[in-house]
Amino acid sequence: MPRKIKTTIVALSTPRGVGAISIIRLSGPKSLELAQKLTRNTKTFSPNTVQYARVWIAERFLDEIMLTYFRAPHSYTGEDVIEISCHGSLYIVELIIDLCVKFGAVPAKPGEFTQRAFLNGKIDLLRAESIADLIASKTQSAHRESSRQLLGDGAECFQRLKKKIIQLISTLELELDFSDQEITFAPHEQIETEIHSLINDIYVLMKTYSYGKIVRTGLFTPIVGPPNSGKSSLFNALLHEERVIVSPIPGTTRDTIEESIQKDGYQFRLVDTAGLHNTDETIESAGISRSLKTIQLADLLLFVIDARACLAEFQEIIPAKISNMIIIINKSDITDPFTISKLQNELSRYKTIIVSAKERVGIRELTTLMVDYVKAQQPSEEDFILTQKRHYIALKKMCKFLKNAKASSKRLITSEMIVIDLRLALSCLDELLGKTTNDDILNNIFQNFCIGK
Ligand SMILES: Nc1nc2c(ncn2[C@@H]2O[C@H](COP(=O)(O)OP(=O)(O)O)[C@@H](O)[C@H]2O)c(=O)[nH]1
Ligand SMILES: [Mg+2]
Repeated sequence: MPRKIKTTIVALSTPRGVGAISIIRLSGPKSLELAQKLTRNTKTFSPNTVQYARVWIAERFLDEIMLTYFRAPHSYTGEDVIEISCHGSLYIVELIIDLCVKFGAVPAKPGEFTQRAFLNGKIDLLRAESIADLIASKTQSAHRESSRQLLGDGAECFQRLKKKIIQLISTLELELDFSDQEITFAPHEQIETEIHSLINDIYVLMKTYSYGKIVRTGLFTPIVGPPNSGKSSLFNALLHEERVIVSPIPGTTRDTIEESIQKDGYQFRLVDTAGLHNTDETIESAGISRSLKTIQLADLLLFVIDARACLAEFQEIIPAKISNMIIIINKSDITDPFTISKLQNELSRYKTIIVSAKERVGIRELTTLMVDYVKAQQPSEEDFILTQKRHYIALKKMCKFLKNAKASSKRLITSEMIVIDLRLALSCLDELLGKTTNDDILNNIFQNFCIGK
């Protein structure tokens, strides 16, 4: 049942700043009345049309506006909505919002328009979340995954799981109804197999999350390696601009600096780090320990070495986890080819590339290698990709209950016990879909929206 909302909210829905136009949005039962007050009742507004009007503040003319009226329930929020396109001056915007508040509107909280759309049954929770992602999407890949969720792929995928659990529950409950007559509708082995396949389906889905996460937030890509190997130079070469201090003194980069680049529709969050080596100096060692931490969090690691170095010099600091690492053999411009190929042979178990950060040689090949790495992580085209941590956690919880149900089924424990766990699994899905999601979770979701959406 939609909750009855009595307040009318107002917010600027375009970015704050000077522009050709700004759009202020009102939603709630008093929207139309407020629009009339703003224009001093000189107009009647008909729904779904854009109308010209003037806004007055006391007796003073403020601005010429274009006003659109969406009558409930045919609006984004499901309530009466008024959109005011005024001139993009912060002064005008603030005065119009102040007037609306004076006439009885309240300033909207972040995501409140979308939250109302959800509470009024206009969109489900998955769509609401995908709208936030769509707004935040900076790359083609992020846009693609949020669009799929917006268009309902996620809901469809979770509904399929739900249907399977409900089917299992009905079979088992039917059996319970006839338990005195000892009728079995499905042998326990069959139930067990079905639960098993359900768990597998969820695992497949959960596996897509690591890709979904990097698509949504960009690949966390620290540049690490020994001091003076050319990490900051490589960072600059990748950014195509001089942004960090490049110096011949080892240990200049004591902090971590992050910048993003985009390549082939993917975002890489490059992080320049302090050199990895042993030191007694406090500030520098703080930087090094931060570097070690960033290594653990890396989605993709760029390990830079000086082509003139021998393996023994850096062997100890090469991270153990190598599946997501590219070793960059740098300074090829000042190293003879024989030394380089010897080093490359010694590193044959790693993915390597020869570059000169200083002369910008091999940089394009490196970015291609980075993109290839992401593409290799991409699940198949048809798979729905999990991008939200909330969904991942709900599915993980669900798996725990399904595993309990499977164990009960294996040990031939009564159907009642199996049903209890299946129902708990079902409740995780309902929470995910927003059917039973509590207010704290909802508030948390909508808080991450911007004001005015
Ligand atoms: N010749 C040459 N020098 C380089 C190259 N990359 C970095 N350097 C030099 O090596 C020194 C250390 O570079 P920097 O990027 O600060 O190394 P970091 O300590 O790993 O960040 C600087 O003098 C750079 O100019 C390269 O590809 N070729
Ligand atoms: Mg540096």
